Amino acid sequence: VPNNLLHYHTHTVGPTQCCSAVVQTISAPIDAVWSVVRRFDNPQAYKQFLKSCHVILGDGDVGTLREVKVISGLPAASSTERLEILDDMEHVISFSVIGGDHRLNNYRSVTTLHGDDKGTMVVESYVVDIPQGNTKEETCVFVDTIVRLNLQSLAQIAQNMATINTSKSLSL
Ligand code: A8S
Repeated sequence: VPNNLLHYHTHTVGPTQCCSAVVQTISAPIDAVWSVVRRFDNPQAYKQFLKSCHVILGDGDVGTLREVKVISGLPAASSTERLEILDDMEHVISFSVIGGDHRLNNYRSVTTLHGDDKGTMVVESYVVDIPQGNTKEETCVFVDTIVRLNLQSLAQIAQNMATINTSKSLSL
């Protein structure tokens, strides 16, 4: 188990909150994956439920605020989010939800990348308030599904980047 994993993915969880984590392996170098994940101003590059993102304060450092708009068909319209951690050395990014028109109050996630000779392992954990009228299980299923789809999309994009780079280095 990578040594920074437990540190970043240990959350304080209240009695009316739920917490979970999703793991995704990607056949691409950690630098390629990180170049996509670190862009707090461009989450829609791989989060397919988002249709737009506007930075409303800051320049990409911790404390930067963004407003994302969600595609139709979800029980949400927008979310205001704050960048909490951006560590280019350790490959850690974290944001919290501070407002918006949706049901995931006090959402906070941490995403860490772990590179090895085969590629990259991504771990994304979160904690969130259980919405009024829902169970802990329903909340986890809903959020796990969004996070899993986001990380599968990230894997596709980073693997395509790695393939293009390999082709270039072979002059194909
Ligand atoms: C992320 C993770 C999540 C985003 C959720 C869980 C969200 O953007 C969507 C639907 C909602 O109901 C809540 O990393 C919210 O973005 C797609 C608007 C926050």
